[in-house]
Amino acid sequence: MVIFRSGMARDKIFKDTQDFKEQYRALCVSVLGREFDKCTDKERYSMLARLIAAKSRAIEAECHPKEAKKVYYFSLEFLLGPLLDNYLLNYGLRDLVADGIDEMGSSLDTLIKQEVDPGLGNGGLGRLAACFLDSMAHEGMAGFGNGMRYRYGLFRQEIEDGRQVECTDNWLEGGFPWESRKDGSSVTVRFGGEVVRHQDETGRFWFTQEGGECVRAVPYDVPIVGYGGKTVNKLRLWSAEPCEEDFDLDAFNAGDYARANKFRSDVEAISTILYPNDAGEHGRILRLKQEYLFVSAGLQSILRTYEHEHGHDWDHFADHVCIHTNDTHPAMCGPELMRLLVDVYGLDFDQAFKIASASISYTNHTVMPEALEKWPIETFRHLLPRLYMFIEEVDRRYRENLMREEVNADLLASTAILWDGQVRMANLSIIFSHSVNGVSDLHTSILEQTVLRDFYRLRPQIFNNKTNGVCHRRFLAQANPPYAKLITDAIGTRWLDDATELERLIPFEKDAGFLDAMEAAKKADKERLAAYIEETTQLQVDTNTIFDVQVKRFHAYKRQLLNVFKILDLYNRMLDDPTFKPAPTTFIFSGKAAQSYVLAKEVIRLINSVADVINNDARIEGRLKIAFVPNFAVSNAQLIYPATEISEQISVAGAEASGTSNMKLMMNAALTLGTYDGSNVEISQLVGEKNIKIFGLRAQEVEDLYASGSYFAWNQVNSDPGRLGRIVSMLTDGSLAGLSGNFESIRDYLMAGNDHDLVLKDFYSYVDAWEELTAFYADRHAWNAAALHNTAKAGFFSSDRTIREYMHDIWKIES
Ligand code: HBZ
Repeated sequence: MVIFRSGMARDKIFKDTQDFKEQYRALCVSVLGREFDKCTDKERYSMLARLIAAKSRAIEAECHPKEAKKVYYFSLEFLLGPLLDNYLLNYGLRDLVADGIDEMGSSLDTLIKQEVDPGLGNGGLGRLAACFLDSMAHEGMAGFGNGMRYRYGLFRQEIEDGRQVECTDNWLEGGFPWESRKDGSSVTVRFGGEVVRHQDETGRFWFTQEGGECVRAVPYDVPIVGYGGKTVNKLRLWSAEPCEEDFDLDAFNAGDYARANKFRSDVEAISTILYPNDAGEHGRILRLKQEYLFVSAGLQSILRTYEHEHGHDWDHFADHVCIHTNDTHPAMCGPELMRLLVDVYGLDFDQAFKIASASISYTNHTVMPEALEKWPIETFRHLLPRLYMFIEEVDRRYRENLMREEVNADLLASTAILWDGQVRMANLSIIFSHSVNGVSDLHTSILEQTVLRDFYRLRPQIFNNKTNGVCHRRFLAQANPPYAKLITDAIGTRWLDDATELERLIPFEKDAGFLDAMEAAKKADKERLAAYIEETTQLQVDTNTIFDVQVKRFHAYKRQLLNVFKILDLYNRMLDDPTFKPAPTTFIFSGKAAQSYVLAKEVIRLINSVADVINNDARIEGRLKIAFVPNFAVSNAQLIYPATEISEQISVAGAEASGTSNMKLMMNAALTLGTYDGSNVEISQLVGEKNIKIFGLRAQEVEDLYASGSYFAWNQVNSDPGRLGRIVSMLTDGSLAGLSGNFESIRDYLMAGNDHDLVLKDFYSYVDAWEELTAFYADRHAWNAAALHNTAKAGFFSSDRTIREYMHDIWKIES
């Protein structure tokens, strides 16, 4: 498939297929000491990745002029997904390389399958960061990622007796051919110890932090290739290693290897695991160490580069450098930048604060109060004594300023950094930032009106919205070859560069031939997914049924439970009334639940238990089927999105900051069945109400209902014992217990917890909406036209657009 434009950098990489083969063969021999023919597929993949990575590093070295403004995107997660196919697409090298490998007796597809997903993120937040890296390189800007190199990913999910089982995700086992270790750029990070005050004879004084634990932060750089291949940026990932000075040689010499090595393992633990995005994980010291390590190491490295390029021209630092913090995990950037400027470079406090706040900006990704990070002051001060001094002083001055104006005094309790014995990371982030943004229109207005209301009252000018986007090249062009080809045949290749070009598909909504071809492409995508489902779960699904998909992390507010309730309702009604025939549908779920999130794990078990009952009940003649795809990751997401026809986006309104699978799915011609939440609101405004199905309470209604205190879950259940009441009973009456038991805890969450996420409240509106939407499916041309309209309007949701807005409004960089 031709999926690149002319004038790309590929000609500079390989002259032709012959040249590629020669270089590839030579690399196998020089690195492995073996001919290509004697290498395993894994080795062949690895050598190909190394070859492309080396070419990329050469481009990276010279693609930005020295004076280019640099953006450093600080994120504890970058959910990259497999890179090989994506980079070949971005370089326009896919055909050349595929031909070469064919001639060498193998196939590119075989090698692409060898790549494992890097275990560097949880979900939406981490994937957003990866899309942003792609788009920053596409826009040609100098935008660099700064993160952690975790030895183990979150976990590999397996399903046993319906339950999620967590297995080690040893993603680095076979090496990561894209990275290169940069020993020469290592820096030192110190934890604990004490702060010592020094003074010279002139009265000048300064502080040092001494003793404690010394960690060597070693960077590994991964090239980030922009579409067109002209810009290659880098993602810098930090790994923690012991400092030699702290190695206990005496213990080692005395034969006490355990003691000598204990230090090593304590230090290495810092970059060993990726924490789950679960409230239960708050307060872990190791997490605080991770946060500080990547912040301090990243900033030290930035300051070195700055000094090298601009000397000590600190007044212009913010004209050359932007530091963007992805949620509160890098919140220590502010005080740490001050600490380095004051303690290492000799600036004064006020100047350092000015520089920090002029260069730092912050994105919030959640309104859930339990997800807002806080640390006990004592823990914090003990681990980071010198950093804490800066926080305390900034907080003291902040309070002093606030108290000067009496009207503001009552804002102290909500906006101060230190409160109630805790360091509040969101407040720390905001006080040090010149820009605070939410990730959808609705989310930003909720931040302004409720969660961060008092900050908004004080400094409305720093608040702004940046609706999320996704990389349409990966999630449409690369993930969905049959559909991408159809699009390119219709409107040319410019949509790869500029996603708004997709609007040019609108006239094809009336083209019966195009709509038939679209249907054929969707069918091919469904066949591909069906084969994957059979391979991974042994379940056969019928590609003539509707593919109805909910794929995302498991969380109560995302309401996978509502989806299961709908399926149970359809099932019960079919059994009761043989004339009731819902549209034949395959319900596909995928996603992980955090290890310690009991309710979310029970919902996974419930889905698999309901699947066990329904999939094996001959009475419904295969009309409904449920598939749970284990171990959701970027790689299998790329198989699921293209095959989807109904995109389930059913969070309780006001809870989902944005959502991004909604965008990936609409691009791939799925119709959204969703609440008026997060970016669903903007999708709905763009595609128009004919082309989306919205149901349920609006965010304001949800808030009012909570506030009124008049909602009682029991009333919902008692008022309809035949449908809702029956489903709730099924949780505990043994009907679903065949696989691994009943579901008391889910029943308690609903009834004793008074249906916190309004599953029972939105139930009827949801089931009705699903029935209306699936009835519409019967009109194939009308459906396909609506599906095409979703793709045509998806250009707005390209992360290229989002990044251009960040550039223009926050980072002040012109394209
Ligand atoms: O960020 C998600 C939001 O829930 C989603 O609505 C939004 O689209 C997406 C991108 O803006 N948030 C997360 O994914 N959050 C995390 O993954 C997370 C990770 C570590 C934490 C807390 C949250 O400690």
